[in-house]
Amino acid sequence: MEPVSYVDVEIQQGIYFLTLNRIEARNALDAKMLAEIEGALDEAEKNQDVKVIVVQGAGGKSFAAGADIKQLQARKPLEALVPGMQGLYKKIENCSKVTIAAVEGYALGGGCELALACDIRIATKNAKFGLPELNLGIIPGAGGTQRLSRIIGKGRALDMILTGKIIDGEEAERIGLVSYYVERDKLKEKIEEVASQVMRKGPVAIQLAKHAVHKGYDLDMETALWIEKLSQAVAFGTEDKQEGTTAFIEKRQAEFQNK
Ligand code: CO8
Repeated sequence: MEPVSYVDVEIQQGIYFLTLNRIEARNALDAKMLAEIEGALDEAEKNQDVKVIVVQGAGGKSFAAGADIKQLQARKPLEALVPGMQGLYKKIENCSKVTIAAVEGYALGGGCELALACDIRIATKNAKFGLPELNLGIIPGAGGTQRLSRIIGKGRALDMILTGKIIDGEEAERIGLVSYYVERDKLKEKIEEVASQVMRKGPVAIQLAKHAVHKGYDLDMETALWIEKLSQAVAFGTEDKQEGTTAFIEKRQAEFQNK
């Protein structure tokens, strides 16, 4: 019998909710779930009505408890060289839509790395972030060694990776691992608030800004500033720029057309 789907999707007013649903294994990311995440991402990418993708975990106790350790155990060295989870997370980072990780419960290992690949992170009080891979004799291999240090700084990242310590949502906000920390019953409200702020912006400008930050971050300042300049030149040629500036002058809300 074909196993049930591990990913639920739902579109609500421009927001694509991608929910990891393998509650019995704390939403651990096995090959099937990773393939389903990729399929959902491709679908969201193609859908013009989707402006924001929210990644979340079903059940409230776990966002994702990392790669499936039972599958990991059978992996051989060369299997770590395929794009795999790292490739999928790069695809999430490169996605044309804005991505938000809404973290309740455990975001460990590959689960934490999934949240790190999203543009914006929101955590609840019961969120628990950690990169415990060293306990298993492996390293964070889905972008964690690089993205965590870029987001919270090298010292704090090394501390989290080398000790495998787990921090809660409040601590995650204090050190800048997440942008927002909310009570569990306020999560949906916060997601909608952040998503609607994003969705009010010009879609072309959103993409240009997102990619200028992601791509520019790893470049020398001179080249990164040139990317910014070129992106701005593109923005200057859009109808959205005319609409945005005209709306300000006319004291009304802009109505962007993605042009
Ligand atoms: N993989 C597989 N199964 C898991 C995982 C996991 N990561 N996490 C939990 N489960 C399963 C358990 O085996 C258990 O199954 P069963 O009921 O059949 O025994 C069920 O989920 C419930 O788990 P617990 O009883 O442990 O639940 P608790 O609520 O007591 O604890 C925890 C929850 C704290 C999340 C605990 O399950 C745990 O520590 N899980 C492992 C966390 C971890 O180490 N994650 C890192 C995994 S490695 C990784 O992510 C590498 C990413 C990079 C890979 C790159 C490859 C190239």
